[in-house]
Amino acid sequence: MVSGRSDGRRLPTAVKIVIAGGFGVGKTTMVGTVSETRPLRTEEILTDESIGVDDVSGVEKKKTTTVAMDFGRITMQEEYVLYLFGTPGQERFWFMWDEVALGALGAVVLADTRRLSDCFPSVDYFERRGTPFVVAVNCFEGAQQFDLTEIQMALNLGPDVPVMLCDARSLASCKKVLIDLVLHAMKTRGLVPETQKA
Ligand SMILES: Nc1nc2c(ncn2[C@@H]2O[C@H](COP(=O)(O)OP(=O)(O)O)[C@@H](O)[C@H]2O)c(=O)[nH]1
Ligand SMILES: [Mg+2]
Repeated sequence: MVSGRSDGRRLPTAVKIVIAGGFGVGKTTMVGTVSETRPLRTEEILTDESIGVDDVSGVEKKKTTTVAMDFGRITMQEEYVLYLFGTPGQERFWFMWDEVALGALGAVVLADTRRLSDCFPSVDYFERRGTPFVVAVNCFEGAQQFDLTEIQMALNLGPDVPVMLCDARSLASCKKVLIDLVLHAMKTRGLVPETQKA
């Protein structure tokens, strides 16, 4: 969907964004919070089958898991439509990531400071692919608060990777994350807005 690169490097009006991160970090919540359509969810009840497979430590209240992906849509500035694809977090679904990430403008890597290392695979993945991404730290109650530069260092991120706090349940917070991501991705990819056409 990022076809704007070939026609004068403009930001296309339909933009694909990936929402990634570890299990239970708030991906489904974020897509549901911002989506103006009823989000497509592929949640299944966590069953005994997943014991020892899905790590629910820290998110013991979690009762469901995403088995394919989340999908939602949000219109920005009445002009841009962001299509959000939430990846399933568990390792056994990684084979789907290439499909989900194909053509994406950028990605939000959600992080939980209680289980920060869970977002390493997502960070690695987007670094290797050269997909611009931001790290959004979802603020769960009771989670230790870290300085953003500490998180940047702990994740070994380059200085140009934006790191921010968010609340996946808040529309304003999620919108800010998405706007920051789009601006970061546009800068990285050298895109200009559609409205700045020559
Ligand atoms: N306290 C708090 N809980 C959250 C937040 N975001 C998500 N949750 C809860 O954390 C659990 C896991 O979220 P979910 O969106 O299913 O995670 P996913 O596995 O990444 O899709 C759910 O029970 C959510 O209600 C948040 O910002 N704060
Ligand atoms: Mg989910």
